[in-house]
Order: sequence, then C-alpha cells, then structure tokens
Amino acid sequence: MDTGEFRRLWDDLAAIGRADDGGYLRFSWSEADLACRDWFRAQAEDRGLRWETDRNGNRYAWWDPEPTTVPGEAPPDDRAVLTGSHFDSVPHGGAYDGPLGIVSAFLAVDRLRAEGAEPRRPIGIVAFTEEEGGRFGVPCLGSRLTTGALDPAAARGLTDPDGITLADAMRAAGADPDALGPDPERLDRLDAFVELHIEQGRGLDGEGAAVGVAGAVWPHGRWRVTVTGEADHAGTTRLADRRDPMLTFAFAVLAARKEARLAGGLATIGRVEAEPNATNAIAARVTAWLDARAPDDTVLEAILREFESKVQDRAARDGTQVSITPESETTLVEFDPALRDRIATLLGGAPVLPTGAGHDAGVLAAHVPTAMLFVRNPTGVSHAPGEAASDEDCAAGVEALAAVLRDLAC
Ligand code: HGY
Ligand code: MN
Ligand code: MN
Repeated sequence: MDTGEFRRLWDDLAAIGRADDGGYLRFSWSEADLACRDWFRAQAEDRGLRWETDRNGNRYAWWDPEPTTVPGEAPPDDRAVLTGSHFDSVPHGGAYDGPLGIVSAFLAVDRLRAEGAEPRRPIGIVAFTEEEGGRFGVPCLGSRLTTGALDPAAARGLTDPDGITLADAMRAAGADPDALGPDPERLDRLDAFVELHIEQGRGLDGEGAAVGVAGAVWPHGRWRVTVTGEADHAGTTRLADRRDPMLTFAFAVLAARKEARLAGGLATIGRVEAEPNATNAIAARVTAWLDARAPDDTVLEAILREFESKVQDRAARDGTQVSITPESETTLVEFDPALRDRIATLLGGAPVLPTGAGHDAGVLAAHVPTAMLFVRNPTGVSHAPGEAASDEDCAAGVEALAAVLRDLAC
C-alpha cells in the first residue's frame, strides 16, 4: 500500500491527546479519549460502516456482508472477524501502542474494498477502552469486563489519581456505568480476533522482518506495595527513633530488580506516591506499584515470593508495615496455534515471537480464536515518546492485516 495513504490517516489522529514532549495523555473517558471516539465514529461513517458502543465503552465499526439475493442460498456466516486495538496510552506513552492497530484496521478495510472484495462474514473494527489502565489502574478494563474477567461493581468503584470513579467518569461522558458487565452474546458472535500492534521489543528488527506473529504473552501482573511508617519532623527526629517508610520503599525498588535478575524475569517500580510528600517531614506512607513479568508462571511466582519475603524482613528492621496487594494478574497466554500458524504461513513464513506486553488480545484469547500481528519497532522503545515504526513497515502491516482479513472473512 502507498505509505502516503498510511501517513495521511495517521496524521489525522496524531494530534489528539499529544503532550509537548511528543508523548500522549489519552486516558479513558477524558476529553482526549472522547475526541478519539469521535474520530473513530467519523472514520466509520466516512466508510459507511455501522458503528456502536457496547455496554463497557468499547467502540466498534462493522463492515457487514451484503444480504444474499440468490433464493435458497445459505445466508453469509454471521460470526464476525474482529480486528482493532486501543486508543488509550500510558502517561506520555508513544503514539503507536494501540492506535496503530485501529488505523491499520480502517486502512485494511479500504484496501479490501479497493480490490472489490466482499466480506462473506462481518468484519469488525474495535477500540477497546482503558487497555493500559493508565487512569483507573486495571489494564484491559474494557475487554476484561466484556469477558467477565472483572466484576462490574468493582470496576465502577475504581478511582483515578484525582479520586474520580470510573462510574462518575462514564456518567460525565454520557455513558451508563450501570450497564457494565459480561457480554457473552457478543463474544459468541466472533469467529476470530486479530490485533495488530507495534512490537514492544526488537525481535523483528533482529529478524530483519517488518511484520511478525505473536506466539504467546508472558505471565505478568501489577501489585500495589503500601509501606506505612510514622510521620515526623525531618529536622528534629533522631535517626534511631524513625519509622521511615521511604527506607523500606527504597529497599523494595532494589529488591524487585535483584529478584527478577536472579529468577530470570522482569520487575519494575515506575510509579510511587508519598504522603504527605513534604520536603521537611518524614513520610507517613509510601505507596508504590510493582510490575513483574516472566517467561513462565513459575518464574513469576518466584520473583513475587522472594520479593515479598525480603521486603517484609526489611520492614521489620525499619519498624514499618508493608502490604502487597495484587491489582491485576495475567497467566501465560498461548495464542490459538492453528490461527497463528495459518497467519504465519499466509504471510510467507513470518517470524513467530513472544511478548512480555499485555494486550486485549491476551484477554480475548480464552474466549475466541485470537492472534496478533506485530509491526517492527526499530528501537524497541515503547511506553515512551520515542516509540515509532517506519511508514514503510506500517504500510506492510496494513497489507498483512488485509491479507489476514481477506483469508478469514472474504
Ligand atoms: O503494560 C502492557 O504490557 C501493555 O502495554 N498494556
Ligand atoms: Mn501499552
Ligand atoms: Mn497496547
């Protein structure tokens, strides 16, 4: 496909939610998100696609087959092939993580239409809501609610850093939080889900390939680490009398890295809140979030076990209390082997590679035959303003997605 066609549609979306550093602030139900939703609807309407928003805030555009006109001919198979991804970003995240899958989906439909293809089953494009958990803290919120993996009442009560609940944010945007919940009928109407995503790593760069296929998503999760100490004066409290949660927190950051290294996985503490967060006061409480991932569940369990044990020992020495609470946990996801191999073959033997990044595809994989396409990321950088893919590789991704939709739905 012509890279100019990709660039035009890409640039049409790019300004929404972009911050001065080139990163993105696209949080679910925020002004930027509503603008992305409007963009999505306009793209659907421009193409004459039926669009809708489901009970969980996920938005869809549908290319339906023409009704059969031949008497007695079987109606088109009504189970859809769905593609798409998410608009939302981590704070100051990159432009491609999520939106590339949505822009590529619209362009793949354009590609198929330009060649005169007709779907024999519905082709859907989806924008899942709150995939990053960047506002309400639980990743893949829209897909987890749809699959029943998340309790709707618990979801309604999730709060953002300003204390706004998901329910309030939805209401302010004109959506109904009381409608949140599982959508088995919608899932039953899906024959397959294929998500195109920028690779968050350099596997394809190493293989010299523009497009690859996902094999598996590593087990991963998020844990809230709350350290409680004793607030006091920074200038008058003897060191021996302190119960400083910052010391336990600092130890926890180093322990996470060490235990991940020893076990062969990954662990990050990239988010922290101190209370009262005053320069001249010993903190009362420090809350931090651990992100841990590993090639298999055993390694992940080892990281958590050793981390918790070491941090509790340190808290005893510091005179602080620590609680470690899981906020989301995802076990190993193996994508549908038949669909994976069919797509890799269709794409001329595209590389199959694992990922440590979570995706809505990883949530749907337990309910619908699911696959992922990756587009080469030359630097591997993601969740940062520097994330990028070349227009040539993005165009190759569109061609690959069009080939997959043609094979599965036309
Ligand atoms: O955090 C992740 O793995 C994904 O990018 N949401
Ligand atoms: Mn992401
Ligand atoms: Mn993503």
